Amino acid sequence: MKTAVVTGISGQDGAYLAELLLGKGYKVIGTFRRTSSVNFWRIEELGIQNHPNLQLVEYDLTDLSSSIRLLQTSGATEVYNLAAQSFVGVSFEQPLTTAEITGVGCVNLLEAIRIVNPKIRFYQASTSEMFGKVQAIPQIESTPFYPRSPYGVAKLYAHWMTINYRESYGLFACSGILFNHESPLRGREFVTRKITDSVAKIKLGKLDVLELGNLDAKRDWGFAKEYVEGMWRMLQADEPDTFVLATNRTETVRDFVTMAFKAVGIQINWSGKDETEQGTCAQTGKVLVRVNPKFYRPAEVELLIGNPAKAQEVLGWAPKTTLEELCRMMVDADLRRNEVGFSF
Ligand code: NDP
Ligand code: GDR
Repeated sequence: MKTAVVTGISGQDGAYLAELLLGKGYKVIGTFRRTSSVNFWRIEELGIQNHPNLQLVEYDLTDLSSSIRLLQTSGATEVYNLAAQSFVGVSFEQPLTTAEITGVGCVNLLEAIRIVNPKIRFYQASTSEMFGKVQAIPQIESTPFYPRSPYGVAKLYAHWMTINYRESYGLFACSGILFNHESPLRGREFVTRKITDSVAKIKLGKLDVLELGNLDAKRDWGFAKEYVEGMWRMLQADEPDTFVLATNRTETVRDFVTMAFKAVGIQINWSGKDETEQGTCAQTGKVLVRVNPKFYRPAEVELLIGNPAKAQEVLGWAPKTTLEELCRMMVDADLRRNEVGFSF
């Protein structure tokens, strides 16, 4: 039986990846942080929390000794580093914590691999945020980086350290440059889930208005469950490498709002501009969406669109779910949850 370590099992991708690996017969060591109230709602929702081959281990990515012990005791042959301070907005408020977790944390694992067992295969969760102020459209593996947030800068450091350890020490270290991927398990601080959860609440009469920041930002949104399959494929390849996973389609935040309301039968009419922009219900004339500048970021990533051709050719990976299907899946899940008072 193969053993894999998945850091960040309490997050969206960690939960889906654990589900995938357990389904493939792996023993999965999933790491979580000690907090006063640990929350495993995602693995509970997937129904894998009591799987006999899943072991949950307390671990902090910023602690090198903890990383070494994790690899010494687990006997893992694959390590997926998904743990991070992953919210871009918060990284402007907590740049140093973000650097320690999201940047240096990756090197703790790379060092632990070098010390404990250099044959361990390693996946680093890199991001399209590294492209930031984009230098080419669409973005591919060789597009120059220009990060626009402390999170993007920290991830870029981890990305290059992963490549550096591959080239310096021959580690099988892969970097997946993943574009935004969403699901019903997405955290509610991220824009798609904030939208689908709010639309469900508005539909059910539990919320009046959805407040958002920059409606013009364009993102390449895919389905998280398909992206974790790409991570696994990277570690099964003949050679370690860097791959973009994306859909090659981009839409604005505004488009996603319109799509989410459409999924509950509400048509939105847009009026105004920038801070005065609002979305009203075509049927009732009621304001349902408003811009609140408190959600603006000090520096914004305006446009992301990735071409996953290399992943398609080398790994046989391609996205399948359309944005409309993904949006509907998320709205339906949030309607179900809000009907019974689900709060995560
Ligand atoms: P989440 O924010 O949902 O999950 C992040 C996980 O990291 C959580 O389990 C969190 O634990 C854990 N974590 C945070 N800090 C530490 C720490 N110091 N030590 C150990 N664990 C820690 O992110 P996603 O699942 O969405 O993303 C997974 C990875 O992929 C992240 O690295 C993210 O930056 C990256 N990424 C995500 C993309 C996306 O669109 N989802 C796109 C590209 C990259 P806790 O529950 O305790 O907070
Ligand atoms: P992002 O995702 O920053 O791309 O990072 P997020 O969903 O937070 O923002 C996407 C875009 O929407 C705009 N926006 C808002 N965002 C949030 N969160 N809340 C709002 O109210 C709001 N209004 C408008 C943002 O300004 C932005 O332009 C995600 C994370 O998962 C990262 O970890 C990952 O690396 C990248 O995706 C790829």
